[in-house]
Parts: sequence; C-alpha cells; structure tokens
Amino acid sequence: PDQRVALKARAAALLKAHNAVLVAHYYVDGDLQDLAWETGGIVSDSLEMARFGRDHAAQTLVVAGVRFMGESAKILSPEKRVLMPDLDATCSLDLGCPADEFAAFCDAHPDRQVVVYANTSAAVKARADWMVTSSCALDIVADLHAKGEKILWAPDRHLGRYIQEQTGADMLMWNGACIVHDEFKGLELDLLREQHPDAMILVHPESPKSVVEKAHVVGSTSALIKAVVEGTAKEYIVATDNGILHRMRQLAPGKTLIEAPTAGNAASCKSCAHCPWMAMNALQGIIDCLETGQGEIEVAEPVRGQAAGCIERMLDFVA
Ligand code: CIZ
Ligand code: SF4
Repeated sequence: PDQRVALKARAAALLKAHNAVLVAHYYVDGDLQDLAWETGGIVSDSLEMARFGRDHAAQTLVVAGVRFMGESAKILSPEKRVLMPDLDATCSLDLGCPADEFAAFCDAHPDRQVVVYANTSAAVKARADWMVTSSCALDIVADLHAKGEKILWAPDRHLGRYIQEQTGADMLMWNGACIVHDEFKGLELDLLREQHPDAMILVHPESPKSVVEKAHVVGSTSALIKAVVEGTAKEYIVATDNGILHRMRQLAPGKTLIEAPTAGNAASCKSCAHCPWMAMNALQGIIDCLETGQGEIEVAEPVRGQAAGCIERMLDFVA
C-alpha cells in the first residue's frame, strides 16, 4: 500500500508538471480511477471520455483504457498529445473486426448506413457513417430506422441483436463479441438469483441474450451506475466488468453489489469478469508515459479526418 501511495503521488506530480489530464474508463484499476478524480480528470464511459478530452484545456491527455479510446481522443483533438500507459491494451471487438475485411463487407452492401460501435479501430471508423457507444446506440439506430434507413452494424453481435430487438430496424450484423461480457450466462444467473430473489439485475448489452432477458436494467456503464445510485433495492447483481464496482461503491456505499456469474460458476464469481486489456493500465505506466513520452497515439491522415466525421456526427446527435 505504501508503494501505491508513493506511485500515485509521483503520477499526480507528473500530470501537473506536464499540464496533462487523466481520462480514465470505469473498468480500470481503482487506484487509477481515484488518481483521475483527485487530479481534475474524469472516470467515465467511452462517450464521455471522448467529449471530456476534446473539451478540456490541457494539451496532453493521458487516456487510461484501451487503444480505441486513445485513438478516439486523438481523432477529436489532433493538436493535442495523447498518451496511453500501455499501447498493447486492445479489445476483442477491435481485434475481431479488421479494417480490410470490414471494408469488403461495406462494399457488398452499399445501400446501408454503416454504424459502428466505439470499440473499433480508427480505420474501421473511417469507413463508417456513424459511430455509437452503448449510451446512445439505441437512440441513433431508432432515428435512422424512423427515416427508413437500413443498417450495417459492427462489431458486437449481442449489442446489435439487442438494438435490433428494441428498434425493429433492418440490421445486418458483423459477428464480434466482447470476451468479458460474452462469458456471462443465463443458466448460472438463474442459480444466483435464486439465492438473491430481491436483487436487482443490471446488465450491459454486450452480454448474451439469455442474460439480457433476465435484467431489470439493460444499459451502458453510466446507466448501470445510475441504476445502483437511484435504485430502491438493497442488493444488485452486476453483469459487466467488475472494475465498475469501484465507482458504484463510491456513489452508493450502502448497497450490496454482487458480481454476476460467468460460465461454469453457479455462485457469484468474484473477480471473474475483468478485461485483461483494461487491467494492463497501471500507475507505473502513467508515470512512464509522462516521463519518457512513450505510449503516444498517432492517427495518420486521411484516416483521422474520415474517422472524425462519424464521431462528430454522434456528438452532435447527443448534444
Ligand atoms: O465494454 C466496454 O469497453 C465499454 C462498456 C465501453 C464504453 O464505455 O462504452
Ligand atoms: Fe473490449 Fe470487452 Fe475489454 Fe471492453 S471489456 S475493452 S469491450 S474486451
């Protein structure tokens, strides 16, 4: 603990010395989340991270999350320096949607609006009409559907199916999944809820249908946090990356939070659902990138400019 306190103080001093701000995701280590709040940064979802980074005065953004989050920051703020604690922190959705194969898929369906999830590379976003996050995906697809548009959706098949069911839109899907959320299973959740019949079940829509259909609340990370803060239940079963429990405990200290079970785990599975790439973010990485300048994100033109179009369209829509 003493060493962590020392590392945190060192990272805070470096952020200040470099006029940098820390933008962190809800899924990263609690120490990094605390450091972000304590130094004037933010801990949030990918939508709010992108917006915060763009609007903040700091010329250096340190993005604690996974690669697409650093890329989105750079795409929106090309004049700023964007550093990440570990450039190898990626995402199974991004890995599972290579830009060349995706471009061929789009070329085969020119009559469709291309809507991609934030969890994709800059090159995939450059090919898209719209980028969405889980906080605004439903509204944007519903709006396109109301205008008579057909949709090509990538890459998360569970989120795509959920949106399709909710909106009735005509959606052609890419077959991607998040390795963390895909592990939550309906059968195991049934066994757990028998032990906690009054618990409210909160589920991120990257989870399989068998889990989503048992939820009291289906939503983005921000929506799930709000559900805990505002909910009247005492117990909450949480089906998303367990990094989010840190923030939930801070905002709703009196509530009991139970991690949803993953495949083969009948009981609540403590620390089962945690993204290995989010876990690569560490205090030492923040210190290193600020001290050495390593871990800088670059997104070359014309990809950057093309990708900016679909992110800005989303930000204008939600504004
Ligand atoms: O699973 C993720 O990577 C999420 C939920 C990202 C985000 O904040 O939208
Ligand atoms: Fe990607 Fe899933 Fe990790 Fe989020 S939790 S970064 S969607 S692998």
